[in-house]
Amino acid sequence: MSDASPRKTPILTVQQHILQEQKRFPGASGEFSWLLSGITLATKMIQAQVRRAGLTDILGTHGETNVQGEIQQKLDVYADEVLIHCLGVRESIGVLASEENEKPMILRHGSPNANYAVVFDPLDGSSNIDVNVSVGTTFSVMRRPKGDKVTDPDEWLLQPGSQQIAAGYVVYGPSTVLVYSVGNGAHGFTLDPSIGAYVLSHENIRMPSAGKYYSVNEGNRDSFPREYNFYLDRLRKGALGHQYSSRYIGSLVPDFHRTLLKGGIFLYPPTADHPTGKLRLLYEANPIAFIAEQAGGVASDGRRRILDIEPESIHQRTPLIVGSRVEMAEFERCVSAG
Ligand code: AHM
Ligand code: MG
Repeated sequence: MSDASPRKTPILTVQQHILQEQKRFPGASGEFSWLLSGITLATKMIQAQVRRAGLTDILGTHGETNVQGEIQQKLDVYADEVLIHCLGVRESIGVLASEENEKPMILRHGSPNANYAVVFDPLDGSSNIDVNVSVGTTFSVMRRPKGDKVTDPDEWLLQPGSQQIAAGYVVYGPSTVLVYSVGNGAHGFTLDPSIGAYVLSHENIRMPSAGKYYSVNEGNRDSFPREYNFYLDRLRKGALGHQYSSRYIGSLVPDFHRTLLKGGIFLYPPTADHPTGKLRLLYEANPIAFIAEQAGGVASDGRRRILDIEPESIHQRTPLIVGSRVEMAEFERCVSAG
């Protein structure tokens, strides 16, 4: 059969999906879908470079200052610049913050049109690129606090994750997949490289209520709090009805994406090196927790819901435990029993 045979069902691109979502809000101006299109454009540009990782060192021309010079930049810096470039021209964005930059960027001082702040990790897990392992981008969108001008970006950014109005991630794996939510379910889109569009592939994702895997860096187990090891032992010993297998990529986005689709649990506990956890609350834990909850899962820092944490600083870290209802309920039992 020819590959070129027409699709049986019409495709739905992420752009069309966002427009449909927008219709739920009467009077919506379209600025929000324009904002999200900045993210989808940037992640297409990032994936194009991720796909060439490894080639650029061989084919690249070190030291030259032509346009190829951009390709030679470290990919995480490139990803950061692309997101800032694509989002920076969106009039509705007042503040941008990134894992790559210590300070947030104020884009439109006092503009009445600047209604949103966007926080992102442009290329999470980028140390995995050298060995051709999947990486991702995470993003979170906050609304401007009422009556506030863009004078203090902290007021825009330091809101609990429950205030996110959109969040999601892109996983650069065997294919490029975008998962996003505006609070009406979590939806997944796969980039069709032949047409350059994200096409709906996972509508209204539901995380299975339980799974087969736990996902944690076991190299750190000697410094996990005691109750975490007690819990992991229970999973290994079949206390939940079967013996769990372990899966750990060391890249948050694909580790979570597997957990979202297959169920189970992902943990980054407090450790000796990272006593308050390693992952960042605003642009890693919050968007992941938002997607997890939208899909029927649970996300905690070990004591409370991730989305309830009142942030104190932009780059603050948190433990992250996220997964299916069954595994999370058992985790919470183990933690509360001490
Ligand atoms: P990064 O933001 O410096 O890329 O680090 C975050 C990454 C996550 O993708 C992943 O979950 C975690 O670090 C892995 O850490 P470890 O190597 O300690 O297991
Ligand atoms: Mg990161």
